Amino acid sequence: PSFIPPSHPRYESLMTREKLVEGFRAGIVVPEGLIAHGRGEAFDYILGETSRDFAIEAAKVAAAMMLAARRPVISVNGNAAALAAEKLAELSRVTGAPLEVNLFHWSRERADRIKKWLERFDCEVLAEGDAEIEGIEHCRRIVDSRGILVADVVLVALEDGDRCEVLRRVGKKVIAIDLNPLSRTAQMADVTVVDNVTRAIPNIVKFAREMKELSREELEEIFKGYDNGKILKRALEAIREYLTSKSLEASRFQRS
Ligand code: PTJ
Repeated sequence: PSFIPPSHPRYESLMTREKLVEGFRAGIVVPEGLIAHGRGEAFDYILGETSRDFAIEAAKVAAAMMLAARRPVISVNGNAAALAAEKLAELSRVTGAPLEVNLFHWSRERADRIKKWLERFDCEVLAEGDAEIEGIEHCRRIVDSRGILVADVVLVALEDGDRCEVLRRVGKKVIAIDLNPLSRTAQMADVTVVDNVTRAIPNIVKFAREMKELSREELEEIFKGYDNGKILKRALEAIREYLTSKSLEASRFQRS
């Protein structure tokens, strides 16, 4: 692995890349996952690389929904496993939602490798791939009959669009973590946490711990009036404001 000095101004971001590269070398992340991360990084950059207020609000709603669910499941792909395995396992323990390996680029070997990778952190991982979701043609249709197939709430990170739509069509609530507020997943989900999975999962864990003792009624109160469209609008406005302030800085720099 490359040596990255902690004093480097982009230390966090570079270390995150290293985790993906490590996951790639271990056969967890596919090459396409490295490309997908680059897109995520670009959005993270123009969101200020921090959990914004709209992401924190959505994370709280996500935690409440998972705690109130009868059969919540956390869907994990290669990138999410490489970036946040330990925190995903913690979220699983706090909410009682099993992790399920669900892949766009599926193979039996890869699904088993990711299962083992996650199990190092003391959690239940489903990866049977013994059922299918109708209406999806690509490999994300392959699910576990004890997990996504029968779940009422599914948390998905770094998705690729149409599965989210199908999951909603078959009556499931979808919580998405996606740095791109314009993506189809972000737009189709019931709750979108526009944040890096490396920050979003710890935020959801924190809220889940805080709300663990609340009754179902109290939890429902938290997500009752939630409007995902407003959250996405705020994310887009945040990007616009960030770019406006940066363009003003640039024009000042030009004059001096
Ligand atoms: O492991 P597999 O086989 O399931 O494949 C996973 C990838 C990521 C290759 C697959 O799901 C894919 O192609 O995804 P997309 O269509 O590129 O979508 C990924 C979305 O996640 C994009 O909207 C990115 O902006 C976003 N994203 C990338 N990195 C992060 C992210 N969102 C949150 N945190 C990130 N670190």
